[in-house]
Amino acid sequence: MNPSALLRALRAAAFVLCSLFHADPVLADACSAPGFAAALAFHVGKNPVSVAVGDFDNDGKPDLTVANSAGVSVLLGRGDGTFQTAITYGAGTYPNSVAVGDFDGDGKLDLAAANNGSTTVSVLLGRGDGSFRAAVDSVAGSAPYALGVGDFDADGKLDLAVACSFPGYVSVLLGNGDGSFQAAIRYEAGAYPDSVVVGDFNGDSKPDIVVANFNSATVSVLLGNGDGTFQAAVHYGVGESPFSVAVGDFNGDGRPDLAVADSAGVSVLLSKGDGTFQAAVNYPVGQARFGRGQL
Ligand SMILES: [Ca+2]
Ligand SMILES: [Ca+2]
Ligand SMILES: [Ca+2]
Ligand SMILES: [Ca+2]
Repeated sequence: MNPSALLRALRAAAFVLCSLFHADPVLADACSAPGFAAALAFHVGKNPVSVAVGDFDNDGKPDLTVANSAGVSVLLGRGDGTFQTAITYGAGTYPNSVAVGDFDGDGKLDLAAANNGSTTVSVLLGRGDGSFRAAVDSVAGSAPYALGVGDFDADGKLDLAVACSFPGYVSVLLGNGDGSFQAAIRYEAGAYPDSVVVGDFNGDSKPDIVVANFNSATVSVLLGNGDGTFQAAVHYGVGESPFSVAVGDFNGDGRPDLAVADSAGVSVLLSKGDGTFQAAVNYPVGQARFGRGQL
């Protein structure tokens, strides 16, 4: 497993654990405590690298989908923290990130995967009973690594923002509303973008895109024009080797800020509310430090 894949796996495991614990108020503080209850393991394909949550069979119990080297695995939840045996669906080569959305507007959750070993994203339309149709692939660009979901042109049909990791750009694929997409439009980012979030960072109700760039120690902010196009990326320095970016309002001013996991810890960029951000402040976390080539 390459270092990036391992980091993805670690993040995925932590996310799953937090999701499970936070479903139980008795254990809600477990993720901030130094110890965990014994882990429950559920088999999926090899090299699991990304996980997302949705209720795929509409029974009110959250289910999991996991991207791995065999494709996209789906684990239906029993509602008690355990899951049924995974069913794995084929996707492109080495799907590295999976996201959930209703891409054909039928009210049933679908899956989208970024195929790092291909040039594509795969969409698997859900039947609403926990099963999925065969993947349909759309070209995104070079080495898709991560993806985010939003309606970038406000037509009610979900679109995708795909971090294409080599040499580094964001592909925007506008949805046709049936699980297919228009031809990808590319926007320059930093080097090796490996994480994507979608949010509204300038308060105009038009979704914007942020990517973390592993090889350039930056995040790139692309403000949306609301018609499916985006302004040129603005880059902000963070710690070395950023590999995950998340959104939250960390100072309670109602403006979404950014938190970036990198080799120095966590870099926090507070929003100015106009789509720009203050300089990153880095907070070291623990002693473990990861970076390309260190593992
Ligand atoms: Ca379910
Ligand atoms: Ca659907
Ligand atoms: Ca759309
Ligand atoms: Ca916006």
